[in-house]
Amino acid sequence: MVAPFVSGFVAIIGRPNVGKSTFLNQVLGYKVSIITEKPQTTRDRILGIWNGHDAQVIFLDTPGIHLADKALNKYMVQKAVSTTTEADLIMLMVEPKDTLKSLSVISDYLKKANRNTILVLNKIDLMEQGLVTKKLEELNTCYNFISSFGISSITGKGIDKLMEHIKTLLPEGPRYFPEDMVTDMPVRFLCQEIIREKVFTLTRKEIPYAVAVMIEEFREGPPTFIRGVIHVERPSQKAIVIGRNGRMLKEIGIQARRDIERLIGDKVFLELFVKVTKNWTKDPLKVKRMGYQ
Ligand SMILES: Nc1nc2c(ncn2[C@@H]2O[C@H](COP(=O)(O)OP(=O)(O)OP(=O)(O)O)[C@@H](O)[C@H]2O)c(=O)[nH]1
Ligand SMILES: [Mg+2]
Repeated sequence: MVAPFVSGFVAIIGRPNVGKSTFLNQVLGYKVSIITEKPQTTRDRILGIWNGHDAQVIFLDTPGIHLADKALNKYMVQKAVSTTTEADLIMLMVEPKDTLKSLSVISDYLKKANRNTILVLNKIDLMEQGLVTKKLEELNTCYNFISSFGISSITGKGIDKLMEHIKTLLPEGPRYFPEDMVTDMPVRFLCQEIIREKVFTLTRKEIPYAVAVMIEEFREGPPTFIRGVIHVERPSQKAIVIGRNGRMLKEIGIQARRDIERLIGDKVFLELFVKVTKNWTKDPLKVKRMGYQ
């Protein structure tokens, strides 16, 4: 008998910086979600589609759950939490430094969502083999998980086994998306994210957290013309993002253009501006206007 085709939505949740987006890109073999070494990189729910001959698994990468004070952070946490109730299955991703205490808020959300949930310990490449089982046993008590896995999203270790397991937990169902589709995120959104990734990586301190990127013009080419605006909160931040003699903005542009060209497969003319939108991260209306809605 041929096994039935299965499909479903899998929410990836966890604290910031545990490797949720790295996992998504690794499993898809395609960069859908931006990754940086800084926490709170992902700000929205990012959909990525894994296509197999026997299954379609739709992953929902989410912002890391953290104590949120500003309007932007509240938006991010709310996105992650609401995703838990939209999924067939939840993957709680943790890292070696997670503890029962660091997961207490998230386990409360899991109880409310009340879905099948897998515990996934990421970054096992940083651990001794013996400690992996010990860590999983410790964290397993924070919720009634149906299973637990150790993986490395960088090396790919453990991911095939996890995928096989995920498939056994999904219901029989259709291909929700065409087989050749990896994401439903619009190209403009992906371009904004690439530019934001470069700002996150190239700047320091509070700058990454004060930045939003908006594509104001996108004209197909060749070459494709893209005009992007980098919003910051204060004039002093604008000066830093532009840099001495415009050097910082130029570097952001060079690195972003390279990735965007790879994404769209065309030569790109990228024009970047920096604008001050005073205290936008603290104002729910301004947060919404930046596209976080
Ligand atoms: N050593 C190691 N590092 C990893 C692994 N997975 C991710 N990282 C690193 O962890 C950092 C955070 O990765 P992200 O994928 O951005 O983490 P995230 O959970 O999506 O973070 P937020 O979007 O901020 O919530 C990056 O520097 C990654 O390179 C892993 O398996 N092993
Ligand atoms: Mg992320």
